[in-house]
Amino acid sequence: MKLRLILLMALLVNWQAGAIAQNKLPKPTEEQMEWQKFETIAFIHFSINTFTDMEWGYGNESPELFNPSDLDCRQWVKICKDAGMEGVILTAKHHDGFCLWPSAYTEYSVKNSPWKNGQGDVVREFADACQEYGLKMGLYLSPWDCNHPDYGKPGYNEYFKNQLTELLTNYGDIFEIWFDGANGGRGYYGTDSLHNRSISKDYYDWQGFIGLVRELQPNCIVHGGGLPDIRWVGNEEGHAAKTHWSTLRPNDQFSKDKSFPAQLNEGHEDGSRWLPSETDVSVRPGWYYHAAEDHQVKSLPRLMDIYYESVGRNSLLLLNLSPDKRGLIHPIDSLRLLQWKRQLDQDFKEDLVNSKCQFSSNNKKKLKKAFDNNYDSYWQAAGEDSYLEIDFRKSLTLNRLLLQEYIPEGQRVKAFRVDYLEDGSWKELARETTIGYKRILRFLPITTQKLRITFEESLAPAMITKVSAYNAPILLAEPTIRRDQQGMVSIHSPEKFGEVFYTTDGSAPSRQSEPYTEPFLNDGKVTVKAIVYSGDNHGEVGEQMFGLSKKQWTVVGTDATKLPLFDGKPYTSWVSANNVKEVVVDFGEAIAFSGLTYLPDQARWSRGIALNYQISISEDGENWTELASGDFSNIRNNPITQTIDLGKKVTSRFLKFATRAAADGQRVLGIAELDVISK
Ligand code: FUL
Repeated sequence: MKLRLILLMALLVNWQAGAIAQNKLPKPTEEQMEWQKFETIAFIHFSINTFTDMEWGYGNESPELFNPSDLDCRQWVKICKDAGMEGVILTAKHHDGFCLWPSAYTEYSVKNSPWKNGQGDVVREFADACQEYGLKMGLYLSPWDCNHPDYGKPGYNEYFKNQLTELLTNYGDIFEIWFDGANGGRGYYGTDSLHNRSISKDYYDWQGFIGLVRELQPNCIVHGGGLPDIRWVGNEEGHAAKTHWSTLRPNDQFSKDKSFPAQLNEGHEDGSRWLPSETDVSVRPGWYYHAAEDHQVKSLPRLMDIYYESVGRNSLLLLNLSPDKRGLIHPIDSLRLLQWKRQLDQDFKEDLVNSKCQFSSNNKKKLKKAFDNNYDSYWQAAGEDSYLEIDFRKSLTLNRLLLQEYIPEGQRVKAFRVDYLEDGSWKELARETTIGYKRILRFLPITTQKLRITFEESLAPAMITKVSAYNAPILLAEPTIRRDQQGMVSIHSPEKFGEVFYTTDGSAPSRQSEPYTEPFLNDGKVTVKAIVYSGDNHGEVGEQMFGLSKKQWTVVGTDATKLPLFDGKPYTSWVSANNVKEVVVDFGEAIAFSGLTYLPDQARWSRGIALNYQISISEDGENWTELASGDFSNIRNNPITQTIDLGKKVTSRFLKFATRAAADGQRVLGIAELDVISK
């Protein structure tokens, strides 16, 4: 009797602790929940930068430059719709301050452009297109404004609120408003000189801005500005961490901690606020259209990775498109996006977890609800190591597993395991951490009749609303081609089962081309193209142009001959000594060139990304002539290859590349790759 009483009490205490834990779990609001279910939405970056070929304008670019010849917002929105997006967010005003709508509060807008004789309104046309295609409409409004004379002074907050009011009242329902956190500093600010304007931490009237949004568009999700509704994923590369909590600890939100982006990338298991992440990434290297990047539109495999590493990791994907100077999305981008949608449809074509399967569990209560394709009905785990087992009733092959938690009751699962039956015994397939709204696992194909998912650890009993499995077609990615300082060319294919063929004469590679087996020497100017085949299927062509031989190149002051800045590897970097912030290259002989390319360290948490540059040349390494200097825009968030055009051909033996400032105040210059343009 006594024992029973103790047991009962223990159960009660346990039950109560569970109930308390559940009550304490942060939960999404209805708006956050609706937003999360969009899964993929689009970004459109289009503005004066499109016409100046810049990423960040300085606020003095003439409105006369804004003159798209064929602007058609319907084309943008239709492409987004066809690609399965639920909403689209347009940059109504970027950091340069130029407004895509005829704001009554500034002259710096479409109303002073030649487009439609100043009578046009891009935001209106965009709103109409969203309405026509049934997509949600979102707007981006940059708080940083390099054009406005009051920026950095007291009057600006009022100006910003006036603009916000215009956008929130004149264009219908807005599902998301995007306040960018970037405050780069340099601009004209209504003056004749390019100068820095910094703001204090509490400069913006966030409370006022967000109050306006709540008042004028109560269902609108706010990005940025003190993280009211959602959070940035911590990078612009398109990936959330595998362990990914939709919760965050408020005290850390404005932390200056260097690991802050990494924390945003994972979230906090013990976070007390529901702040789901949004993964913003561009289909191109930059956010705006640059003709020079037409060949760098992300490949289909890369876009697939982005989907799996955002939506498939409990984040929402915000994928950017960049209309060109005509005001249209370039065919390369639209085709790629539609290819991506087709591939996604293929990957998730047939759910192998269906009515033909038999389900079992240690908790049979409401078991079917994990498999009924209704998000609002769920199965609940009972105790630790609760499991769901699927018997396909015949042996079949699969390479994807999709799981969903019922998050209106909070994110719960901390650790889970997946096993499958092979030759009569259970084998471990995966050991993972969080699930959240959606988690998709990719693995090499397995053939099995039974699958078991065990929920090993949870903050409160796991609530599972969906389990699906698929056999996605193998996607043949294009190979990556690299050349080291000695001129050895290597070709890497991510596809384990494929055969690689290549050419070096500029022709398209095929099965008849040279098969690639090992690195080969080609030290001259050459274009290498490669393709991977699996049976009759093949992937896209990978292509790389190589310039002058770098065999003789050295960095003055070092005697190394294999230097990371010439090794062709974007993830290995050369870093200057502390406080030096420059590199002097000796080409070994005088060479002719008309520009150079600088690739900053591509590692996620990199060192010494140069924010600006000074380029000098010398015949003897002692007497220097400065050729060029300037800023690299948006390099901190988007550290892609930077091209410096010298505007003329020069000949020299020594080159000095220096920076005055590196990202995060580091006192070094870091270089993943440095090359000259020798055409
Ligand atoms: C960044 C901005 O600085 C970029 O230009 C772009 O708008 C991106 C979405 O956010 O922080």
